[in-house]
Amino acid sequence: MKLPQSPLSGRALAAGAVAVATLMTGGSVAGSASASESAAVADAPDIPIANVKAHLTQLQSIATANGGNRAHGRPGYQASLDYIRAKLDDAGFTTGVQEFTASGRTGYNLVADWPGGDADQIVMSGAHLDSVASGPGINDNGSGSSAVLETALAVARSGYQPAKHLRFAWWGAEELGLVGSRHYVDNLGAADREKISGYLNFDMIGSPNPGYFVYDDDPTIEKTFKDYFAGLGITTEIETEGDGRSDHAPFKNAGVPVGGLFSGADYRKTSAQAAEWGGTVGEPFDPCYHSSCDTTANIDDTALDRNSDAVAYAVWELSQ
Ligand code: DTR
Ligand code: CA
Ligand code: ZN
Ligand code: ZN
Repeated sequence: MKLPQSPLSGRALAAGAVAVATLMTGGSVAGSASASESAAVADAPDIPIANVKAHLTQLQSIATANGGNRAHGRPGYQASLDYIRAKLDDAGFTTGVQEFTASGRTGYNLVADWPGGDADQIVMSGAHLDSVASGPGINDNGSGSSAVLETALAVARSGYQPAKHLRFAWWGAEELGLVGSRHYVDNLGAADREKISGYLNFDMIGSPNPGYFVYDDDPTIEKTFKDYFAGLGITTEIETEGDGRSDHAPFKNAGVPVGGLFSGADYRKTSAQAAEWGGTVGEPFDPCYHSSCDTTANIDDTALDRNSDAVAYAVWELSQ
């Protein structure tokens, strides 16, 4: 089990990473979307669902090999972080690990910067990497973690060099109360917080009985996501129960514009929602929420694919 390199403080992590500038090799993005879906996102690449699911398979294997979970303070979390960090290092990202303590155990945030772009305008995307102790957390939140990872890898493959700086993060101990993301924001300092032009959060985006919810916080970010889904002919709903319930909350409380996507947890799908989105009326969006059955079988591929493509669409659109 590889322990993370010496942890950096929030300031050092933020300052040091963006100071690095390297030339990235180009490359083509594997896989392709349907003609209609790729036409809906002129600049952003299609995110291959096969790649996203391959990350989920890895996270499932990690949980299976580590007591059935990837929870804060447990070996499965560390192994999950090591897996993601290795992919990012290989792709040319500047990565760092930030340590914190929660419930008497050491936790870790993983932060990855894509070299280049305006260091005073940072578009940040994140997902919590920890599961609950009772299961592998593949939808909650392997889905968000894998979509953010594959979007970052698509940036590297395409050699994308946007005007704004791109940063990606995987949070620890969200399930204990947004501990990792709050630690990150609290340690940024006001000047570095102001450099974040937007934070995009992805927590549960592959629910098996999916809804298509968009956070109703920053209007520009919300519109970006709604426009993407409108291009697919999908009507979204605003995410109302999410305030304070995921890692966008510390950023929002610090005045950072936030947004994100959510495919639903333990609430039940209404008949109107099923008429719009399909699926099963009266059943939870995710019947395995916080349960041991939140495995790779607990994913709707279409929702995960659409949401992963929406992540890429927003990152490209908001970083021009
Ligand atoms: N708190 C998240 C799941 C969750 C529940 N409601 C929302 C709304 C928006 C984002 C996430 C959630 C968790 O259990 O990790
Ligand atoms: Ca796709
Ligand atoms: Zn959860
Ligand atoms: Zn979650």
